[in-house]
Amino acid sequence: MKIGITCYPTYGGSGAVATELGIALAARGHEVHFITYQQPFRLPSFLPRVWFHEVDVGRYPLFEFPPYDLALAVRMHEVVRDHQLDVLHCHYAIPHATSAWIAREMLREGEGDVRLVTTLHGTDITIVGQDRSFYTITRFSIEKSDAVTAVSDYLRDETYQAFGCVGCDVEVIPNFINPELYDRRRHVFPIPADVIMGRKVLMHISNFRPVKRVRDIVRVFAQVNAQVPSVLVMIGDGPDRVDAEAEARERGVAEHVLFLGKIDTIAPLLAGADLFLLTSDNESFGLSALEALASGVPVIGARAGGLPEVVTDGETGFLHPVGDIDGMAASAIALLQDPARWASMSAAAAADARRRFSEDAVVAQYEALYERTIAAAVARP
Ligand code: GMT
Repeated sequence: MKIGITCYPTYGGSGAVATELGIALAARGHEVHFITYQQPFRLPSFLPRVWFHEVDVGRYPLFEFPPYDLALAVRMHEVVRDHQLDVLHCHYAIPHATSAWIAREMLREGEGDVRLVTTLHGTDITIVGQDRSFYTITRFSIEKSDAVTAVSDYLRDETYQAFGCVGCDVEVIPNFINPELYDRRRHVFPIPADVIMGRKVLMHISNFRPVKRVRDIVRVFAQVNAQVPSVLVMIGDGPDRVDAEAEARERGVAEHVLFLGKIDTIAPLLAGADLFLLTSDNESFGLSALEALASGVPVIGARAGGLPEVVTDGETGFLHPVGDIDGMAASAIALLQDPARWASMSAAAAADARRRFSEDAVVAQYEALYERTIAAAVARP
């Protein structure tokens, strides 16, 4: 098949999933065309059967807000027409699915046809899509897609509840990991031993947006650090990083917290972690938590959104109500002080991630969906 993929190319779970999916599809013999405003961060510069088409928004003094959605639609139309794509797969509903619909409407007689697949990732449904400014266009874009997927049962149910969309059937296809990449035995932890000094390593990876509650991460760590010699490694960047830094100073643990900023390749870092913290208000899935589990790192987090579908409470980590700092810290301390329990939970985490979220099985689900969607269009009178 010839598949176009559009996603947010910068840091974030939806861009990571879209890129890993494209790479895996190309490895299985499909032709994959990324259509985005920047090379996706997890995409190597060259891979067989993979193209990257940059969307150029241009500049014009009249445009206080340059119309990216339209430039994207134009580029999508060109790529569909010139490469005869079978499928345009949009990750994150707006504006991607909307631009894809415009691109398809632009196709003239003889220029080809294309099926539209939309994957919902999270805030496109739970926050942005329900904003009054975007609600109806989000619903429209979902309804105009030939197939819609959500990354968790939670997000599918939220979609039905928020949009009650007509004629759309949301299929759950979860996020996935490459089992070989997230094998902690394969990596050398890149942080020097004289920095870690034998202490336990707690880790958090995110885009530091308010939904992540990064102050809670530092608060949990401060309690752990008071009982267990430990270091907190914070990976990523975003608007609330300064708050997390301030919290670390206020709690007196700043010297034990490393802010590493944005890092593309996280598997070697996860391979050296003892615990992963994810305290978000809401998380439709929690890809970083899955990557941690696959690396044998138990997750301590908030019981919210789709995270309980990823972390099995008591078996691969511990979940507590959002904001329950004491509960999360108590679970973390207990686990770190019980090496046998930690080892069995680490093994359970790695095994469960491979059993339920392995790349091969999940990518096959997407392939089957594309094939069904194409077949349904051919069968249509
Ligand atoms: O929806 C977002 O806010 C952005 C998106 C991203 O690009 O990171 O995150 C969502 O998609 C990820 C990949 O499917 C999920 O793992 C995240 O849980 C989800 N974020 C939220 O629901 C807050």
